[in-house]
Amino acid sequence: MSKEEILNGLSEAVVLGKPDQAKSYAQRAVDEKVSPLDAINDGLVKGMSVVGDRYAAREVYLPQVLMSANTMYAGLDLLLPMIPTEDLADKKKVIIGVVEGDVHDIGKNIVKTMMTAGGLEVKDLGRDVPITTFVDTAESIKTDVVAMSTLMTPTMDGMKDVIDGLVESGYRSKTKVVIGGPPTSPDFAEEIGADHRDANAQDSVAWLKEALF
Ligand code: B12
Repeated sequence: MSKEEILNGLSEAVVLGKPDQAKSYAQRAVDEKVSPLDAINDGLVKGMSVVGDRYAAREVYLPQVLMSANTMYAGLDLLLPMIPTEDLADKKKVIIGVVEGDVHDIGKNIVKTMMTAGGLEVKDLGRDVPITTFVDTAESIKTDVVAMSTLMTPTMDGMKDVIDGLVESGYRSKTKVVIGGPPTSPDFAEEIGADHRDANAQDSVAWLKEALF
C-alpha cells in the first residue's frame, strides 16, 4: 500500500469517525515506516480539519465530532509513541495544559508529545486547568516553560489571567510562556505578555530550544 493510500485512509477514518479503520491504517503506517509525523499531520489532523469545516457549516453535529475525536485518539495512541525522542543532557522543564473552561485537548497532546520527543521534561496538567494550578505548579516544580492551549475564543482570557498570576507570584521573570491554539495570534501573545505563540507543534519546539539553550 502506498504512503498516499495510508494517509488518505487515516484522514477518511477521522472524517467518518471509524476508530478501527484509524487503528488499522496507523498500524500500516508503522509497518510501512511512514514517518509518524506525516501520518499524524497529513493523515489524522487533515481529517479533523475537514470535520471542523463541516461542523462550522452545520453539515455534522457534536456527536459526530466526538466520534471523530475518539477516532483521532485511536490513531494517535499508535503513532505518538513512534516519534523518536532526543536525549538532552540538560533537561528543561515544561508544564502544559488547556486553560480553564476548555476541554479540547487533542492539539495540546500533540504539542506535549513533540516537546517530550524534543528532549524536554513535560508535566501535563490536562484540560480545563484552573489558573491557580498553572501558577502554583510553575513555582513548585520550578518550571522553565509554561505552555497553554485553547481552542475557544471565550477561554482565551484565561491565558492572560495565568500570566498575571505569574507576575503577582514573582515567577514570571523565571519562566518562558508559550501559547497556542487557533483563536490565538502573535499579536494576542504580545498583548497578554506571553513570550511566543505558535500555530504548530514542531515549530514551537524549535523556538523553545533556541530560547532555552
Ligand atoms: C474535536 C472538536 C471537539 C471535541 C474535542 C475532543 C477533544 N478531546 O479534544 C468535542 C466534541 C468534545 C468538542 C466540544 C466542544 N466544542 Co469543539 N471542536 C472540535 C474541532 C472540530 C477540532 C479541534 C481539534 O481537535 N483539532 C485538531 C488539533 C490537532 O488541532 P489544534 O487543536 O488546533 O492543535 C494544533 C495547533 O493549534 C497547535 N496548538 C494547539 N495548542 C497549542 C499550544 C501551544 C503551546 C502551541 C505552541 C501550539 C498549540 O498545535 C497543534 C498541533 O499542530 C474544532 C474545529 C476546528 N476547526 O478546530 C471545534 C471547535 C474548537 N469547538 C468549538 C465549540 C464551540 C465546542 C463546544 C463549546 C460545543 C458545544 N456547544 O458544546 C464544546 C466545548 C466544550 C468545552 N467546554 O470545552 C468551536 C470553538 C469556537 C470558538 N472560537 O470559540 C470550534 C472552533 C468549532 C466551530 N467552528 O464552532 N469539540
